[in-house]
Amino acid sequence: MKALDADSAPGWKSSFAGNLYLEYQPIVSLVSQEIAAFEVLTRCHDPFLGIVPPLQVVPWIKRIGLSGLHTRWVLRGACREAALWSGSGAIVDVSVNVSPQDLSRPRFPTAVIEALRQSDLDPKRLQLEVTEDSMVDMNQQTRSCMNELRSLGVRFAMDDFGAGYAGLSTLQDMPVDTVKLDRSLVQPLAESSKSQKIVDSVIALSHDLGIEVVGEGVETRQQLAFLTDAGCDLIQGHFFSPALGAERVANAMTPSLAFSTLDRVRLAGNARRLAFGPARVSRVRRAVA
Ligand SMILES: [Ca+2]
Repeated sequence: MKALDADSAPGWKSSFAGNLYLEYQPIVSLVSQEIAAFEVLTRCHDPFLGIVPPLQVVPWIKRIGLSGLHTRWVLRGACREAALWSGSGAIVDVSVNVSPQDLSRPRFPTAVIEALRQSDLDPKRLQLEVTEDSMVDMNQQTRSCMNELRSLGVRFAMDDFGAGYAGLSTLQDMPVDTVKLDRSLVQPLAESSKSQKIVDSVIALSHDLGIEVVGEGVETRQQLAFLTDAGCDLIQGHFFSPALGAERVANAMTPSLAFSTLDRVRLAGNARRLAFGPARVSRVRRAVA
């Protein structure tokens, strides 16, 4: 993919931007046992420092003032890649992280529409992830931006739910289609009854509201088992796959052997229970629309 073009920026910023590249982490449906989407993540390989720790990359981009340029670059790259996946016959969505600052830029909806138009990607296949804590302080302009894009078919996810201070009522108030359970709720699931109760409640309420639930940071079979039994719709995490380079995405479309026979039996039971749930219905509607 074309490197981020920061020609107008001073030399060192331009060379930093040139070291950025995108990776794609699978989000797997616990209903179909297939990859339903990929979350796009920005990585940086500095020729002197090596791979920059992923959690530092986006803060660096913000600090040097390239946020807006970076978001437009990610949107264009993500939509272009997702359109290529369709060529292999797969209906797999793409999920892009955006900030409240992105949503408050007057030209942001135009940038999204341009990225969709240039790649000829169906807007229903693009999801934008906004963190839970930034949704709490959302202003009217941000909300209007979300509503404008949702009217075109673009979906929104509340990211990292459980990491901040948003309560369950936030789910009711926000125009979102998906909630992503933060890893801090998922990781202690095997031993913490408190986490189990919270996760159970979030999944039940989300389903009542017609919102899909993704469990993030799933690393163990115990976490997968709990989320499956609780009726979670999708999972993301190293248990299934780390983020992959674009060249490895096509091979990942075939479900790996990460799920054992036991997992598959459990997942089959989960699929039966969810078969006519609101989240399943919304996915089926999108797939056939
Ligand atoms: Ca995210």
